[in-house]
Amino acid sequence: MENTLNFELTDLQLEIKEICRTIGEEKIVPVRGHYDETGEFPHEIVKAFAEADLFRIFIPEEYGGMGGCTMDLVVAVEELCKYDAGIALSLFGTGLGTLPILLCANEEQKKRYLPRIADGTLAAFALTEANAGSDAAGVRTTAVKDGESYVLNGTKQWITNGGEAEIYTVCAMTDRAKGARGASFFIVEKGAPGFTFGKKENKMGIRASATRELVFQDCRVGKENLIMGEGRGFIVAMKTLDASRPSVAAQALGIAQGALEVAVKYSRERRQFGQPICANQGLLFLLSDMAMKVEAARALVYRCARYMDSGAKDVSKMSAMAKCFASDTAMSVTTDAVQVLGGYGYMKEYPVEKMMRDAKITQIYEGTNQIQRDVIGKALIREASQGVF
Ligand code: COS
Repeated sequence: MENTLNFELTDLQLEIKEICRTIGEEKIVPVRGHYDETGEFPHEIVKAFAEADLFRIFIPEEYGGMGGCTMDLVVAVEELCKYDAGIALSLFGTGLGTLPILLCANEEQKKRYLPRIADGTLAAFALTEANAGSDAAGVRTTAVKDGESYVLNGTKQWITNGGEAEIYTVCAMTDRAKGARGASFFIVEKGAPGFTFGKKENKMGIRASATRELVFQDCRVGKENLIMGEGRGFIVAMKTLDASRPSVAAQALGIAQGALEVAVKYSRERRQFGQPICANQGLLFLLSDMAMKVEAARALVYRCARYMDSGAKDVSKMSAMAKCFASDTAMSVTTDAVQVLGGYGYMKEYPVEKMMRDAKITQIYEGTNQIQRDVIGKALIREASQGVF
């Protein structure tokens, strides 16, 4: 199904979209049910992403990438998530894990890690812990300086690409007494002594994505792997989340678009009372509402991505708005898509029940939508106090 507007995508973005469509239709659709059922990690599709140069999208050219443009990544993520939001997460979960390096690392760290990621090495972002979710400053993992290295102890929870990634950006407390100002970020590689993997989660949706515990037991990391300096970890985390939320927004947008397409197609084919069900105004109006929400979400997500690409610094509010609106849209549109398909929608032979399960996480991770509204609200009040409006 074509959009009525192409939203002024560049030639490169149209090309990225086409590559992702081909991978989606040819490689993802035939196996997505299997990965959803088994929760296995889709290694061969990740290989296809790498062969199609998709890991280069979020890396600047000087480090072997294609430019590092947010809008390019948004286009790729949206298109892939039309087919499977869990499989696609291996790609932009790597984007999330890479952001602390991209945004805050020194030149030597960038040269050491970014070219590997551009070639398709998976990365992961490790902030969350059992008691540090929305309260990101509640991290208990510690990093104690010992000579030329830091010794990490603690457990990270629900880490996307956990166990599959080679490169991890990890938040640990170098001074717990200082709260948010005592957090620091480290780059830790798989295989580092004292770094192992714990429980693999059994999830409601995005089941093809690996979500796993990271366990650090006297894990020694060279001081050259500290990002930005001691005590700067909370800033690294916040900058990272500001920059990555448009990807979650794009994921939600892709899920919603995918569900809308299935619902519209089905409504033309399914006949009841001697006519296609789309001939019933009640159902047509439902489809119209779904389509309006998807287009409105797309407009906001693209606007946000372009705003970020303009070099704007005050991206928190826009990024939170895009993530929040697109994920609420995905939940609502996928639920309505199941309704359009009725009993068939509830069955696993159609993909909409899976899309509904996949949509739910977009309202929760990378900051719940309550946190997003908190960020948006506080920014609004700050702007008003500064006389912005
Ligand atoms: N960019 C840069 N710096 C930021 C920032 C941002 N977007 N937001 C806050 N900061 C800075 C503040 O300026 C402050 O710095 P100083 O200590 O130097 O003054 C510091 O960070 C603490 O800020 P604040 O007091 O606002 O932090 P809060 O504890 O109130 O937390 C929220 C703010 C709730 C927004 C934050 O904890 C958050 O985003 N939580 C959700 C985390 C999340 O998304 N978890 C999901 C798992 S990660 S996939």
